[in-house]
Amino acid sequence: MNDQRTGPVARLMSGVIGLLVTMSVAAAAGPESAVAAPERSRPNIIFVFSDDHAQRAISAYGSVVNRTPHLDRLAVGGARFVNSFVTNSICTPSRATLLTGQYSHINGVPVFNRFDGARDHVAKRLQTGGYHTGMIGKWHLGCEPTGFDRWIVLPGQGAYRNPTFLVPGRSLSIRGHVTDVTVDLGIEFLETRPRDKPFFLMLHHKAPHRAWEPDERNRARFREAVIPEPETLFDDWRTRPAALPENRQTIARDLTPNDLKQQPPAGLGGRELTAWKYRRYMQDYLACVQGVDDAMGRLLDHLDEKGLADDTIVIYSSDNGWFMGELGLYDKRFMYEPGLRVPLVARGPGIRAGIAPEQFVANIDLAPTFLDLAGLPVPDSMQGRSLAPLLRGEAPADWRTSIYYRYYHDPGHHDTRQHFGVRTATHKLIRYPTKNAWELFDLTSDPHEQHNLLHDATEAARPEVAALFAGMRAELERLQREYHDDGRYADPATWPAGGVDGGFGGKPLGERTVREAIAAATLMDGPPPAE
Ligand SMILES: [Ca+2]
Repeated sequence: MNDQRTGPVARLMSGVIGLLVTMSVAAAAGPESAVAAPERSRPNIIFVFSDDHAQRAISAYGSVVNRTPHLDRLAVGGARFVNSFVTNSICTPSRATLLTGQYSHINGVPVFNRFDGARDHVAKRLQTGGYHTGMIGKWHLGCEPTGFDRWIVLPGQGAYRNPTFLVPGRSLSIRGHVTDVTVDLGIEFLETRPRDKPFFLMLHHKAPHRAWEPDERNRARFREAVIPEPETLFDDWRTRPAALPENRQTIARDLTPNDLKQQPPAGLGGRELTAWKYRRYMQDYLACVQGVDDAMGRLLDHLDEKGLADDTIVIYSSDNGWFMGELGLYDKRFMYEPGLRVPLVARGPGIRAGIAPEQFVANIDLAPTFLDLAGLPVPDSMQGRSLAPLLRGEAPADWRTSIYYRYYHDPGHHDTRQHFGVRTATHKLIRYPTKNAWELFDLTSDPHEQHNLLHDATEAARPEVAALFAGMRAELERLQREYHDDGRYADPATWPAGGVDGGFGGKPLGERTVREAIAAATLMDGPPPAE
């Protein structure tokens, strides 16, 4: 982890020297340039986040179910991370990891419990490091945002239509579909930002989260769509009895009338009914994804129109993986590939165009990356590593070759049993502690994870399988030591208190325009705006 320190520090030092040179030149030119010039060397950063967007639902990642021309613009003009993972595949823990660069057991958010806003995190460091910071959209951390000059966030999960937002000390609503409103707010943030600082904007969509309520134009676009089925839609889970049979995130059994929004045709049953449910759910899911892609198009067009594209890094990811029928599932949580993988694409100054880094990266790396790109040091407390060298097209020799994962929320939604595990380039080992069960997969010969090598006792006893199992267990234990995971939240009685849904008790301002909403998003000590 040594070059985590030397990279940013070396760049910071060269930045300081450059800044001194710039300042001495600028001082001769007059006081105005002396203020404005140094900041030009630091890029603006926009991080666009969505909720539950599968990597396989982006055409740049080879989607066979949709096209995403605007997300593809980031991939074509920048970097597409092929092996991008999350460390705990649900919403609130992922958001805490995004801010802190830490695993759940370190940042104190293993499940849907409140984040402690007094903790050190990346937005605070960017703010004190000279950035104008903004947080817009889905927050879902329970506490009031800290470290942001302006914030306007959805309460809890938020609503798709005419959403309510929370701003400092107040709440308000904005007419429209939440995806359109979110990008409108982002553009207004850019339009009204102070011009003497670089900016850092977190623009977080609610979509495409359940219950998948798309805007009308995209609903119409997918209304009759026939969506290819994944080859494991009717998987029988035969070699994986520990957690799959009792989980409640199946297409066949667990989609509700509220999810499907239509009655199935009379007389449909068995596989035909499951296939109908899959298609119905995917139509709305993909229509919500399309709204997010449209919003990215509007944002990128705005950056082009305003001459900001050359100075602005745009990064896109999602808070967790997502099952689009693989293994018969929807939702996330499981460490199987669809749950573990997330999109990660980035474009902007200093990022090599058209590259597809294959190194293993994870959401613990995002906070260190933002700091490094801003020329700020990465603290030792962050467990991830800056992706800046990979974005430049470099291949550090000591990059990690395995990923550690841990899911806690059990008992919890969907009866998905708690588990942890390790993934390497070729294999995956998953441990279900409450079931005293293991699953081991060869990802090269079995990419859909249908053949647990430890299920059949005869196969498990084969010397090569036993050796593989021992090696993967050793790697798992090594990662637990490296990341200081002592299993502290394995017992639900130890989960930290505090929920993440609902508001912060602000004064209601009623319906407001996007412009008024961004004005109200500014932290201030003065009187509230006129009622
Ligand atoms: Ca999510």
